[in-house]
Amino acid sequence: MKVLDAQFMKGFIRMANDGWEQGWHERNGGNLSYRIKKEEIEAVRGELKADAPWQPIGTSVPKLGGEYFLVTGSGKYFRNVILDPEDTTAIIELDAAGTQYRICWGLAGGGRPTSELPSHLMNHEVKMEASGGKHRVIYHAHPANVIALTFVLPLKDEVFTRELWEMATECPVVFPDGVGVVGWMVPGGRDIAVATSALMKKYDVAIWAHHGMFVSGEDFDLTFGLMHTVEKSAEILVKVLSVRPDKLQTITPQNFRDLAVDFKVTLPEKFLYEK
Ligand code: 2HA
Ligand code: ZN
Repeated sequence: MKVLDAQFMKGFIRMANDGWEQGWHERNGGNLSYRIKKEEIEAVRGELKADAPWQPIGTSVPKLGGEYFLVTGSGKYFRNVILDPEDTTAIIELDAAGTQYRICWGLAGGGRPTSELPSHLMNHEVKMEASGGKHRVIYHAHPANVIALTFVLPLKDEVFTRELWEMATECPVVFPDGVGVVGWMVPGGRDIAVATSALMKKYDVAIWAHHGMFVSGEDFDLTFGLMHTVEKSAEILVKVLSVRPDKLQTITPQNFRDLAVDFKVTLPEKFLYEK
């Protein structure tokens, strides 16, 4: 089968384009990666190269040794993924030690995998373990409302989680574990990857102050939906704070506890503090 005919490729392209249409990917902003299933990689094996040079990842992800990923390219625009996926994305293979990668397909006009490859792969490693292998998608975007909130809310997991939960009743059901926040750091390297993947042990969402958001999920629908839900909630919060900073009424800690019972989710009490 041709890579471009594979269902995982079609899902990846659709998600990248949906993110572009949401306005989350100015210029080359954001990146997306998918851990390809064994049977999916076997189905496209005939089109894969196995002679490209090995390159350093910039960190080590030993539990991902031998895995294949579909990733967006560094400097490529989400806007162009739907037009030319073969130039804007790549399939990469990791070596057995999980310290090097090589390009097996894509980046037709040259280039490298996403500049955030260390964060993507360290998040994949953590989430693969934490989810018993279910999580396969890591997504980084620059949604404006979440970024705006990192200038006006304390950069604390408890505050962001609680404020976002309060803005839409579905939120504690969609991200019951909450969200983590990383203070401003230089992007692209190992340090921010270590900080982000530490949060991903507990959460499916990590917010990068004054930069954007990382989310993790099982498939394209769940992962895109998670980004969308968090950003929608942030948009409501920006509107509320703009109209009147002191809410007249809201969803209370007891309301959240009642919701948790009916929707069969566990909501950590650390987010249900009295204000
Ligand atoms: O330009 O979003 O964080 C890609 C990015 C880097
Ligand atoms: Zn970014």
